[in-house]
Amino acid sequence: MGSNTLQHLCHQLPYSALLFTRTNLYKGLYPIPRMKIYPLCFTKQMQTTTYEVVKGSYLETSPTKQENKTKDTAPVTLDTVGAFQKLPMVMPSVDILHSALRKARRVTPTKGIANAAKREKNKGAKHLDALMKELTLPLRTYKENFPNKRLLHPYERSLIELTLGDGNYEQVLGRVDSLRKKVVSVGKELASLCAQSTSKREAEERLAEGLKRLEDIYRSDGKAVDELMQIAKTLRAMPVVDLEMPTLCLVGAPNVGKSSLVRLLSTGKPEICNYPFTTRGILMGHIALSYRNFQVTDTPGILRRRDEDRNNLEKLTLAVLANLPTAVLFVHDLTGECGTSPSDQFLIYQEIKERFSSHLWIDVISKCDLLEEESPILYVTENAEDDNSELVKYRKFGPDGALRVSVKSKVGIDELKIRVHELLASQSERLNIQKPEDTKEASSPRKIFI
Ligand SMILES: Nc1nc2c(ncn2[C@@H]2O[C@H](COP(=O)(O)OP(=O)(O)O)[C@@H](O)[C@H]2O)c(=O)[nH]1
Ligand SMILES: [Mg+2]
Repeated sequence: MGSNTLQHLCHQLPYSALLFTRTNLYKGLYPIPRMKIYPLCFTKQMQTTTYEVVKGSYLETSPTKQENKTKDTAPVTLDTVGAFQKLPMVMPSVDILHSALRKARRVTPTKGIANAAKREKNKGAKHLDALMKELTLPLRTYKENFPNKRLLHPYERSLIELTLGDGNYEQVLGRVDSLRKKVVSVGKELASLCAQSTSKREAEERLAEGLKRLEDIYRSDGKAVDELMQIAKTLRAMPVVDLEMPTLCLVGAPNVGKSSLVRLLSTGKPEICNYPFTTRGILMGHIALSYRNFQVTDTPGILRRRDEDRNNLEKLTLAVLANLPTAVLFVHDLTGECGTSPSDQFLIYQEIKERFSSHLWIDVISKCDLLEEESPILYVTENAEDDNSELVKYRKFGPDGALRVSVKSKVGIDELKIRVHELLASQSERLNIQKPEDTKEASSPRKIFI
């Protein structure tokens, strides 16, 4: 099934009108003054990869290094929230240029130079030097304040790649820095040339030429600054979730009933998260349970195909599962109503289950009101006589221990809520065990983007 089919299926959703609206979720972001951050662990990669936060960046640590760190060093203090939210405001390149030209014009020659030629040379060199500095100052701020992608949390890294394309973030930052370097070196050269003029006239000409040269460079290479401005805008508008909050993640093929279940399980109305790489919104709700708050989130449907063929929406699902502290609620639709045959769902299920085998997990058979009916839709591609007994069993009952539910008739919903609560309590315990003993009560939430 191609990505067009997925898009098509997505647009058939009754909630699609709602899903297209933009969310204000990220506005709920708040700074946590002098918050302590500790080495973090994540399930699946959690077991294999650990991170520590240094100056707001996530650094991968080897197990040995990790052990030593937790023993020997105090937690690093971090006074910020998610990296994208901290991105500096980037000015359009023409605004930087006009402002720099204006400010540089105010430069006056050093006092006390009586000779007109010397005064002009002095003024011209200072003018060019000031322009060079004004043009490069903002660029230096961007270089310092846009985080190195390698040092971001792996989830933020995935989002940058999915949103901007592989390598684009680094490339644009690199071009902005090349522009800065070019303006510095050419600006210095021009200022020194002007200072060496032999007459007032020559100094005036060299100043005029110099100003034009710097302006030309900025106008032609300033596109990189404008691209960076777009990148910052896009990343800042990314939905925000809590990185450390145990999260129930609904996974399954498109149209199997994930969003319907998120609405039902959420305490309160779920928010719609919009990602720049899709017009489809993703639901994010909360479950309040014994004074604790958990997240519950939809994921875009996964199709049966190779990783290389997966679209960004599917990759987003995989990134959520790999990098956030998620427990899985896998939704199976055996009625055939969703458009993905049960056999294909079985294969998707097997793949995801194998990939994320260490995740806590619940299986749910959705739309059981339809299964109760006499003859559920049978796919022509489905062979009832299939000698794969596992598949035959799956088509009838789903995976072992799966719970049958219906959002329509409410069958199984109370039982599902109980199981979800148990699952989240276990997930919470698991995360607590993975944190070093002395950090547990200090774990205030850190907001991050999904
Ligand atoms: N009959 C029936 N239809 C359902 C049930 N749950 C969801 N649906 C329908 O299945 C379709 C897809 O549901 P949705 O929650 O958007 O699926 P998602 O794509 O997995 O998020 C919608 O038309 C829902 O109304 C159910 O329990 N019974
Ligand atoms: Mg949905």
